[in-house]
Amino acid sequence: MALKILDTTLREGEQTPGVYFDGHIKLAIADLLDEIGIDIIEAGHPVVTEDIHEAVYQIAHHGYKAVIAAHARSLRKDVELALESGVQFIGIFYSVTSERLDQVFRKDLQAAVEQITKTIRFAKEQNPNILIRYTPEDTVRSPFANVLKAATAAVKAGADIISVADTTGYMVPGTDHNMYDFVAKLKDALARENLQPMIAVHCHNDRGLALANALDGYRAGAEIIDASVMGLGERAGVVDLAQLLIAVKDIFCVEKVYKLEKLMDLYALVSRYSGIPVPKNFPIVGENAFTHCAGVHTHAAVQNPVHYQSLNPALVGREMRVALDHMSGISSVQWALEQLNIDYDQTLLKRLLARIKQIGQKGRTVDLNELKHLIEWCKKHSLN
Ligand code: HCA
Ligand code: CU
Repeated sequence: MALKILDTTLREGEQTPGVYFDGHIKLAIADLLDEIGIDIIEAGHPVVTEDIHEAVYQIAHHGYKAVIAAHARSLRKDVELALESGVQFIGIFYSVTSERLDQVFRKDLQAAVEQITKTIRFAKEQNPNILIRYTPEDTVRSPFANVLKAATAAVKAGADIISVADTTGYMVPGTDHNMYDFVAKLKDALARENLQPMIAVHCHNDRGLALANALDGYRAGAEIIDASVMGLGERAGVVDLAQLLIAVKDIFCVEKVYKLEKLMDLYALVSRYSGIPVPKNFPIVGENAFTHCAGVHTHAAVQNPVHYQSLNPALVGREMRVALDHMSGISSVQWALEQLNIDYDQTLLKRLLARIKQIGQKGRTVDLNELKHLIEWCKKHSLN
């Protein structure tokens, strides 16, 4: 099934506390996203600051293959600024939960729907080719009737995409509040009105289920999935881009070929300029993602990595590795010596393993450079 991936590192990602990407860094990030083949780049919310406005403008005029999107509240001034930035896609959000209508907007549903449709109509009048996404923020906790009413009116007013936002990471696959059922129900209800907008899913990771929920929505017919590098975003963030790309390639066999070998560069860049390190055990891009440690594992993995890997590191241009520490076995040391092209006998192997285990118990690994020194030590040290 067709799928478009929307990266929101530059919009939602910048809503991570303390994260700000300078304009030229935003361009560098957009360059890599575009090279990878990301379909839609959400570049920012122009009304937030003049610098963001400028960055959205520059990204929109850079000639990327990706569709460039801006974020906007359902207000004329937000949409005007987005249009002025030259984007091809505007994401307009407006919550229709009862609480938000009563306590924040102080509007009834009808008045809210009028404001949403007025804004969408205005955008389409100014630029009939602009793609409009309407998001009833906190979609999945809103009364379904409100969502349906707002979405129906939005599509009739010209919205091309309705996004189902799990703004608080509330959904859980397989329970009575799951993304699959929600997307299926919304698509059905809209189809009964003869409306077939594209459905997007925007899943937050508060319960660590963002990716599972997004894939659940995709199975139910969502055609756009939002993600960001490292899942950066409000609170626990959103779907991680690398995990999503691997899932769609590996599990759902989406035909479009994304240049996954560029992911490591992208993560290094975003990590550096967000000041947020990529955790070592992060899937796919983390330092340890393809490193085997315990002797039992390395023994099997060096013969055939498939014993302990269901993902091929070559997918992202990486290689299987073996760590040397107190967990190591003879195969681990053999692997390391072969990496260094060093001849060995059983005595050297055993001596090295004993030393590596001692060092490992101090809570660190021995890298290949240190191993060279250790080899010298063990060759000469006859008492050990
Ligand atoms: C926000 C909330 C949002 C909006 C998503 C969207 C969410 O930060 O404005 O406009 O599609 O999670 O609901 O990110
Ligand atoms: Cu969000």
